Amino acid sequence: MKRIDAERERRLAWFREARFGMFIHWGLYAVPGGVWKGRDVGGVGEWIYNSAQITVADYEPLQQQFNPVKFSAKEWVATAKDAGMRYIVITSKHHDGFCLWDSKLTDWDVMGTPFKRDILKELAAECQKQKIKLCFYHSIMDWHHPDYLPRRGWDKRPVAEANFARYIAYMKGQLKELLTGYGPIGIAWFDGEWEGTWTHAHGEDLYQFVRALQPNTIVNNRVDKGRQGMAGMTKGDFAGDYGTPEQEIPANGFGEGVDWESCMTLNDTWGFKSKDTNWKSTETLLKNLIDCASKGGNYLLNVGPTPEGTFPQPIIERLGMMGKWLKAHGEAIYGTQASPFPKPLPWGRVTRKGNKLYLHVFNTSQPTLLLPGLKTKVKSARTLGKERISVPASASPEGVTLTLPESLKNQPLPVIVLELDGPPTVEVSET
Ligand code: H79
Repeated sequence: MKRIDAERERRLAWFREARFGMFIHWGLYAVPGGVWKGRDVGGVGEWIYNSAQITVADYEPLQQQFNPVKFSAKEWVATAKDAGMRYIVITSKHHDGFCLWDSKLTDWDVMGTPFKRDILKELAAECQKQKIKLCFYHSIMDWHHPDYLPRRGWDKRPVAEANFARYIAYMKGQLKELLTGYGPIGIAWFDGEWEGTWTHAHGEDLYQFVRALQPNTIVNNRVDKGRQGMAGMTKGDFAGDYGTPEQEIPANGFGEGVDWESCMTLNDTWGFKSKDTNWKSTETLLKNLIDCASKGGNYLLNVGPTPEGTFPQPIIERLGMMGKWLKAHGEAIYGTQASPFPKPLPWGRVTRKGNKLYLHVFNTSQPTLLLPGLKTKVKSARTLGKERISVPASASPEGVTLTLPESLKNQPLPVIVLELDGPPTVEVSET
């Protein structure tokens, strides 16, 4: 059982309200963009050092090629805002150890590139101006730092002088820079915690370290060792404020008080890959967002900017369309709670706000929608939007049945709002 702790409830309030965030994977790996020495390397772009078994010496020259002259913090933040996203999580440091900010503790940072601008500082200023939460993804695993262990098999730098305790001191020093010099940080989003050198004691300690620097910063569960595979939820007594499913959405929710966020890609990579054009459709992306919200979770959708510093055009288009849908239907997403129905319904998804249910109709070709086991009286049912078309509802022993208005049949992802007589009561028959 999760402890209900007032401080935690306060800390997570904005996160529960937000429901939709932008993940940004950006670093030196954007330069090769999935291609190394003319070869299309498999796997995700930000893992190229690992997938192509590159040595540190061969990887380092990328730093001199990183010059994203088209980068505009103002445009990036505006794109996230217009998409209806409420927070941005950017890679302060990914597994390759390269730092997107001006770190006093290493030269393996953006100040050592021809670009020489503190990207995180510019983003922090814009996020404050445009009122969106800034969060940092920070990899615990570090393929570049001389004190990090274990080493990759092909990395022939002598191990004898490596000192993992010194690496931890370095990482904490960097987190101190990030959590004291960039304004309020929404989330410390750790990753790469699975290697054998990282222990539960390290996790607890790092969690408390962040808490002490910024008491309001939420810390994901990858700070510690409790994550269960890619399903991402913690089992047992481990540090972390919420669970992190990766590239999947849980089949059902986890009940009240268990917070989670599914991070997913727009194509098949996190970091930019020039040849990956397998973009998900706007409809799929919106269904994923709705699916997460209906189960009480957030959707963290990833963007991999180009080495020039722009978002690929297919991303801009899709985010724009998502924003358009959210402008009309945001009431049914932001600040909602999970569906009162224990499982997703065959025709779509349900979100809830107090005595209101929002029915997100995925399949508009069927004549009626059943809300199985709903016992609470329906006061009114109408479409969400300007027209507020009334939707006929009738109660029966099976639950409540709604007749889908003709006018919804060709609409993409319409929403029906039900006003109930009280909090929803659903009686589940397990037959
Ligand atoms: O940053 C993106 C990826 O580069 C990073 N996470 C996202 C957000 C990522 N790193 N590794 N992976 C994704 C896949 C790693 C999977 C495994 Fe494991 C690591 C398999 C075994 C160790 C995770 C931990 C799943 C089981 C244990």
